[in-house]
Amino acid sequence: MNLAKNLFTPIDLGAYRLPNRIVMAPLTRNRAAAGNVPTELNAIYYAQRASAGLLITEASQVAPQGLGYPATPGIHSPEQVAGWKLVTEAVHAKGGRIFLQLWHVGRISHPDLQPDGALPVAPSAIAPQGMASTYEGSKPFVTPRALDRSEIPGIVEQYRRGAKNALEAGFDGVEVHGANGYLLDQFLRDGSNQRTDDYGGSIENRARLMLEVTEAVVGVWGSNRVGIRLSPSGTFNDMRDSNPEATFGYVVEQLNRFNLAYLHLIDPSEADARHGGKAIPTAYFRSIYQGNLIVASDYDLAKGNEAIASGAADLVAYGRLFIANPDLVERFRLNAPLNTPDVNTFYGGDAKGYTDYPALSVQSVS
Ligand code: 8OZ
Repeated sequence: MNLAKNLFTPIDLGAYRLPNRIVMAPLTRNRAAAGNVPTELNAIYYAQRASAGLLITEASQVAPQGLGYPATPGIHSPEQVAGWKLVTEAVHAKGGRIFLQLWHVGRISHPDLQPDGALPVAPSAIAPQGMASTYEGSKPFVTPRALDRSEIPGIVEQYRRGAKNALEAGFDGVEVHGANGYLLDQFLRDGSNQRTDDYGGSIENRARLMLEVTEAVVGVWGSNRVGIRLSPSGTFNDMRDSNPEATFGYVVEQLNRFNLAYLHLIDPSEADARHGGKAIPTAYFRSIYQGNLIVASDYDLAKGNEAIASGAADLVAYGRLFIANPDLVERFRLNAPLNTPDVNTFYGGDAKGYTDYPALSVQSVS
């Protein structure tokens, strides 16, 4: 008897029994309508990919202040909730399960994208290196405004409201976006957080907002329908930390107390190493975290199966491969050839490069 697990071994993930361990990674595609409202086209895109064990939506801002790119969807207005209902209904009609990713970009924004042209907010007034994406193209990041201590409960409230809206929109759960240099990650790491109050300084203080947000979201959804994504080795959006093993080791250890559906980690990458990041092997966190682990970062079929079989991870998230292959699960099952993703249509545009990647035809599966 072969007891080895692979991507096709069903798994209990929090409240759900998933038929496979192939997760669609959260992917920013910048195709929401005016008002940052999801559309029927978005519903088609997600429904095409519903055979994934779990779909995680593109990052979706919990408040207007959390917006950092053109045409990303929000989860703060009634119109957005109505738009997301199109998505959840289409995915459920195909038998899929979909979690919404809750997002606030913090300093990775620009006055052009902010209510009343205000400065973006952040833990500290430290500008990231690089360029913001605005409706008029790229513009240098500005120095953000440090949030006043009195505003922080309001940030937690924005996430709570986003979580409630996601429930109303018919999602199966939510993922807290704690990765990639956005607000919660900005609070966590000392390269972007130099606060002197109880949200800065010690690791416990820097982790406080992320853990309070997680608690608030769990209060809405229950722990078995909530996940969180972290990028411990990530340098994207000009991120750094003086002791990432200690910082992320603490957070991951604290997350054990919530008994979440999963922890979702982005593995260290060569790009991060080039940017001076310290690569922390995902195995380090595997030994700290007691629940289900999703890993992500350029896996293919063989590497994904290997990660599951070796016990390095419980599920594997695929990004680019899911962009180009709506039927990725079926292609993996058949070991069939894969379509190549077109980077020119990743961010923004219409159906081209979004819903027009072909599924396998019956003939080509001979
Ligand atoms: C690529 C472009 C814009 C946003 C992330 C939400 O990195 C993103 C993102 C990725 O998590």
